[in-house]
Amino acid sequence: MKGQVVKVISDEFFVKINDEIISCKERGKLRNLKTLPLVGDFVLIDEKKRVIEEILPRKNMIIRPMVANIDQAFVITSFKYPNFSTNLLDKLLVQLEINHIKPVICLTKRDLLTDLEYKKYQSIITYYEKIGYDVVLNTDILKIKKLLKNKVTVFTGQTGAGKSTLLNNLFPELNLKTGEVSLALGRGKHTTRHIEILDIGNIRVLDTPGFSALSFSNYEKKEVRDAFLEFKNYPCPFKDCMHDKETECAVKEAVSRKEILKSRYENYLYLIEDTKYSRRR
Ligand SMILES: Nc1nc2c(ncn2[C@@H]2O[C@H](COP(=O)(O)OP(=O)(O)OP(=O)(O)O)[C@@H](O)[C@H]2O)c(=O)[nH]1
Ligand SMILES: [Mg+2]
Ligand SMILES: [Zn+2]
Repeated sequence: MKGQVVKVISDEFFVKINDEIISCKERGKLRNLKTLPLVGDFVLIDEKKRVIEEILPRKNMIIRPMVANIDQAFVITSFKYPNFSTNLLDKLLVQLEINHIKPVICLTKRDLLTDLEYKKYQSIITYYEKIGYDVVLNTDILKIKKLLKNKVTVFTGQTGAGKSTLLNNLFPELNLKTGEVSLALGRGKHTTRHIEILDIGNIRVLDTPGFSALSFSNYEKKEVRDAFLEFKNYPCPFKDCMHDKETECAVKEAVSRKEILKSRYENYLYLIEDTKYSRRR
């Protein structure tokens, strides 16, 4: 029987078949496989033995959070508690771009900013919109519902950013547990403990446990470069320019003209220098 993994708790896999959820222990043949089933995976199961027999080919997967077969990701980013960081935002966007998953930037806790403080973020928000991203506030409920319609959407972001709170505001029937933010640490307390696919009519969302620090697997430097979408608007004299040490570089010129956001470029340099990213061919 074919089904989809909708939740994993330690070694128990919850597989949805039609409208029924069957709990499976992944054993059997899969034991010898390196890949474990992920939430979102389509699998073949032996209903009697309650064992997953096969993972069907994935459309895509990401590692933070570990999920498969998704259409888009809401990158939940708070202005405060935890504090806004373009570095983290760009890291998440890069990961999603590399895996061909459409990001939507969703900003939370606008109410904790004064109008003056919010104004300072306006140019950053406009910039991300200009380079092609949808940017929404977590209070834009109708807009968000429209974006979620007929899609499988993973909610990702730091612990305490407000993923579960937003899901509850969108769909009160979910009644998800939400947590305090530790004022001392300025971050959340890892309230959501497991990844789960939640179905609300034609909308499928995945609530996930937030992270406090973010590391990635290896990416090629060129993959990272190409994930900075706006760089493509600036053709450089060197066809394969890394926009780094090269003397003539249209991207660097655009940064100095303030056409490319300085933080984007700095985060880019940071990411390609990061050893985790610098796997060489
Ligand atoms: N002021 C304010 N507080 C918010 C907002 N959104 C969420 N919060 C608060 O932030 C805290 C953390 O929210 P959660 O929804 O639990 O955060 P989470 O992203 O699900 O966190 P994890 O499950 O740990 O990953 C809660 O106390 C929420 O009430 C917002 O827009 N404004
Ligand atoms: Mg949560
Ligand atoms: Zn260049």
